[in-house]
Amino acid sequence: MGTMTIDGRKVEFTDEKNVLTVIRNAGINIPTLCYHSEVSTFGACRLCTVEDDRGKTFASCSEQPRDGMVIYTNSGRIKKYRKLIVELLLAAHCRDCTTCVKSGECILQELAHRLGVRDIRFENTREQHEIDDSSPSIIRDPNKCILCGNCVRACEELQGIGALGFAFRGTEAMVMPAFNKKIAETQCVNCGQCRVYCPTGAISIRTHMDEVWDALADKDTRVVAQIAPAVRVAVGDHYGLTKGRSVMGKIVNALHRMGFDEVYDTTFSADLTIMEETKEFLNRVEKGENLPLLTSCCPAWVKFITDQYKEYVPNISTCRSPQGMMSAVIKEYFRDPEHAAGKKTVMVSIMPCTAKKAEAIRPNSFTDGEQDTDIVITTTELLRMIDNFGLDFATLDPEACDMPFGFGSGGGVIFGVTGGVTEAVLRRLSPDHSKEAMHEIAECGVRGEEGIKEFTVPYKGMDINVCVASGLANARTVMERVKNGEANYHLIEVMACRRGCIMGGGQPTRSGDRTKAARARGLYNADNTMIIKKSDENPLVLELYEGLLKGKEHHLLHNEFYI
Ligand code: HC1
Ligand code: SF4
Repeated sequence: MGTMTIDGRKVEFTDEKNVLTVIRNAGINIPTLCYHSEVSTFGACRLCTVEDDRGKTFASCSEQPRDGMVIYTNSGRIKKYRKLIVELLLAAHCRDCTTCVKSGECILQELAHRLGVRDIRFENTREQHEIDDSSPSIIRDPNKCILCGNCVRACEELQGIGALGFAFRGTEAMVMPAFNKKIAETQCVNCGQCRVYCPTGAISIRTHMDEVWDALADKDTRVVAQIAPAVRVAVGDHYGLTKGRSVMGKIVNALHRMGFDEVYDTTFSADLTIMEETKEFLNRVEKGENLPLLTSCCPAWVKFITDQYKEYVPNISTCRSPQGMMSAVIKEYFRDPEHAAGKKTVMVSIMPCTAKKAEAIRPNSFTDGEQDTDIVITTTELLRMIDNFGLDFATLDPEACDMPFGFGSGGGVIFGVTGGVTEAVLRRLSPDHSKEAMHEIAECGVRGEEGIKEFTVPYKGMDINVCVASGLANARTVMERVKNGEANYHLIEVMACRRGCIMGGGQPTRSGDRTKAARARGLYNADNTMIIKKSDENPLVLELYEGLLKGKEHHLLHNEFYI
């Protein structure tokens, strides 16, 4: 606790970890390229440099707040210094800004504009490097890298993967996988967190928008969309609407206008997942086999286990993810010539996640030799498509999804936030659907943004030990505890991205701490408005079991994971 003077005004601080945070809390949006509160401080970009009353300059991200400090954030000297930093970065940067996939979202571009960089006095002498497009999920363009190290720290510290690192020194310095391997040859799990933290276009989403436009233009093709839970709470603020509020109805309208023939909700197949996964869980508990059950809906987590904890592959639930179940069911529905009506079906999945692109082409995402999900686009690509089409999104009226796969329960909606899958399982296990019962489940320890949550719930005379983790570095901690016999869980839910899919690698990136909380709140609010909270009370799901799924449950809803 103390007081400092910032630009002539007294500002109190408490436990802020650095001067930068105190300055930002005081309402001055000091620029940074390499600072993120969730990863370690690197202090490399120097853009957050400020000056004190003795003329000493220092990077505010790396300085602890002290009582009595006097700081100037925008002196003439500091302004010149910041502008020069950006000019030098741009000098060594590929400047195809107008065609760059990150245009409009690039922090370097924004800073050049904000700091008034109008010309670049230096020549780019940096050697040009090959673009790495080996990953199904991300593209790495070393020519746009500014060496901020954000991707390296995100991959190492949040995900515990360490697929990227610094190589060489001085002007030769580069970020790359060890031994300059292609990213697809590393243990990269396709989570896209490096892309979320990258301020420029050096790591971007591998986009598939053109494939969707082509399908929409083909008259002989039925284009079907499914929309993941977390997408609906990450679109509105791009169009000036309330941060985190679900705009599902507007998204459905936008897709219909773009020409999608049918639009479905992945919350429907999230309910199917709950039905199957709960059955599988109880079966394993009864037999005492392959426990803890590891959830299988997050493809980055599944790859993490199959790459790094092979001995636990049998513990992974055999359930396909909601994306996989939805596509398999829809493709099966249109295998019936009466439903197909002479058209080919293209299944487009709209996800907050870059790893879903990899999941769609995994060998076990095929049914009867046909790929279930044809194209995966991320929320970020959806925004580009809406903008490209010229829709005035904010004014669109909400529309309902189509039938018969257009409705999910509240349990399906909360899948997009960490703990949501487990909460939906607990709802399924509860014989009671009263408000009190739902409230008791919500309060059992399953909610909250902590990276590792552990709790025990009673079920028919036994204690079920549950662990919910988000962020693969946290998942590694959990798996090490399991491996060393230090923990005895029955169920482990993991989402590779911290806080769950709401913060997935394909979501729009200009998000601060408020966005994270708002997106989680948005999904819980959407759940609050649902009459049906339990997956087993979704009438469409029950109907499906009596009809199309009869005798085909395993064929369409399950698979095996391979080592
Ligand atoms: Fe997710 Fe899932 S919750 S994995 O985060 O199980 O991507 O939103 O669609 O499949 O439903 C993502 C989100 C999503 C699946 C569901
Ligand atoms: Fe690391 Fe994920 Fe990026 Fe792969 S996609 S390099 S695992 S952060």
